[in-house]
Amino acid sequence: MTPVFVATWRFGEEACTVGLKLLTSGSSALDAIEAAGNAVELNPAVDSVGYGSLPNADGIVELDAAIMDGPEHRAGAVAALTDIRTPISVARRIMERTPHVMLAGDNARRFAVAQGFKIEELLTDAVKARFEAWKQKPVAPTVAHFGPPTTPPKDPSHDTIGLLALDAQGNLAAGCTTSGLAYKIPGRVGDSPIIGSGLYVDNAAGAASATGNGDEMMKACLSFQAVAAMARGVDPQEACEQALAYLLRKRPNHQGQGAAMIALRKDGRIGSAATRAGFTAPGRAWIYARTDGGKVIVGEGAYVETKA
Ligand code: SD4
Repeated sequence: MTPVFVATWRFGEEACTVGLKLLTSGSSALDAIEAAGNAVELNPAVDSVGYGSLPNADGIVELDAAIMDGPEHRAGAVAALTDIRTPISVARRIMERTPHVMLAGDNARRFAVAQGFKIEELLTDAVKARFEAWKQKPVAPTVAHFGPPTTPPKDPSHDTIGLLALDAQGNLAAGCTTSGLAYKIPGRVGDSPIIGSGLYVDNAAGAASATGNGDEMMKACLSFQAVAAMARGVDPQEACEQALAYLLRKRPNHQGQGAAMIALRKDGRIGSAATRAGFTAPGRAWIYARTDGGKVIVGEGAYVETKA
């Protein structure tokens, strides 16, 4: 089976490159997901994932992450984790070494330390300066691609990395890692670590992940919906569009708040879509990355039209 890797956003290119290399040398989808997630988490140029990401309203970086393994239908997740640069690996450790799915906050940190993860600074000087500027004139928690289409993003601040992999054995895995909404209320947890919302895998059908305004998206369990649709035989593109259309139907007054999805079917076919409103700010579009044979391709995904 030809391996496939799909990731959200332009910086998903790095994740796909790392994932593809591992998958083509025989790694499992699960290992490829973790390594690709770690690459982005440790890259300080990405200001919304792991090290170097934007903090909460107290200036503290709180990370959400999850991982799901197709063959055993296992999942692990971590919420509001501080001081650890690789939260997706903590999520995997929770999955593999505890009977639980999710640990949160200080006790998640305690678990990570007991597992040998290092306490490290998450803020970079660049992000500290942006936080100080935000404190002078605090605005509500924001996501770069949110807001009216005509407003250029002032402080581009958010994009979760969603990761999907299909390995040569035909197994699926998914991951999600993020610092959540920039300048969020301390303790706020988004959709990313919620199984069925930020990500979902059914090894017999497909995998999906979502990014955007988690406070909206988690009301619609987007990833579970997309995978359930694929299990019913729906094409992955259509599965993404149906899940987003459901969200838009349920929350008709919140269409400007941006949600996007990627999906990967068991046979390697992929889909991707975003809600139109909220993703059309100048310089912003719904961009995702995917592999195609031995290449990594970055491009714009489809949009689900919203009716005002
Ligand atoms: C959250 N869904 O915490 C994340 C943010 C995100 O692109 O994905 N932004 O709500």
